[in-house]
Amino acid sequence: MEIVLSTHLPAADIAPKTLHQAMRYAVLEGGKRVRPLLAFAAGEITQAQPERVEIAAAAVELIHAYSLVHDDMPAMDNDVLRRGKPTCHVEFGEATALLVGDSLQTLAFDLLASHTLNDNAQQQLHMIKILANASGSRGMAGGQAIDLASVGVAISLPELEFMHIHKTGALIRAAVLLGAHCGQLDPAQIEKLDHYAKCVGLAFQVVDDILDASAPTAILGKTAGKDAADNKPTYVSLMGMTEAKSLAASLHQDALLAIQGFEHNQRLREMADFIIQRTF
Ligand code: GRG
Repeated sequence: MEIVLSTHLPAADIAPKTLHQAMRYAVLEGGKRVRPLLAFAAGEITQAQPERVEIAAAAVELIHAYSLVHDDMPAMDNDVLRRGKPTCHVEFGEATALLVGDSLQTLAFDLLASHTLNDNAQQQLHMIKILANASGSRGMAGGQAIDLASVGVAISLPELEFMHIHKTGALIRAAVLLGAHCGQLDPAQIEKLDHYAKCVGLAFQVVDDILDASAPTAILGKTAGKDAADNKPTYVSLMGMTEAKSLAASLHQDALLAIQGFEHNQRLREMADFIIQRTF
């Protein structure tokens, strides 16, 4: 995946050099690559060609990287560390960080439009729409808007869930769907994959809240305990640690149930396990 991302990012010695260096800085050398791994795992279900899935996976990861760059900026979360190194705006300045996010986002759609991902052109257009919807105001950006508006506000559990389904879940869902759409689709399969994706997407966030609440010091560049310190509602603050852990476990079970009838589902099962058991 690193080679794919590196190949499709603009070279650092091509003008505008600082912007291109900053784009590479924001994407390469770091990150768990959960979304690309999910795309590959879903592609195995539909027997997709790996060279096609890797483009879809890269596009999703570029959107993810852009979201982190903008999320870290002073107007949003104001973080100074990301993936164990200074955040993009700390390293390159705020104006460049804004442009990095903009450029990564457009590069993602350029990739989807420039490569054959499916022999059915209609299906490929639908993939572009999946990523657009997942990223925009009805997906991740919308979830982020709700998140920003909820700081210091008492929100209910359904409201918290609504926010995370959009902010984190939408892109995770897009990763699974895009990976699957690179292959031969069966609508019943897609429905089950979609359910799997919704469960792991939400579980990812519940586990993130559990890790954030459990770790007293900075881990791997993420400022642990920051959400609580920022007075942001989390699953742990709303439900308590024990309930949050059982919610994560039940989402894990639901995810596994959704894909249990599929052949070639081992990687999707492993990803669900990783998302629940991860410690970083
Ligand atoms: C700025 C439009 C816009 C959106 C930002 C996803 C997001 C929306 C912000 C991230 C805020 C955050 C830290 C949320 C917690 C869950 C999460 C998405 C963590 C980061 O994803 P990982 O753990 O990161 O997959 P790596 O570095 O491993 O890629």
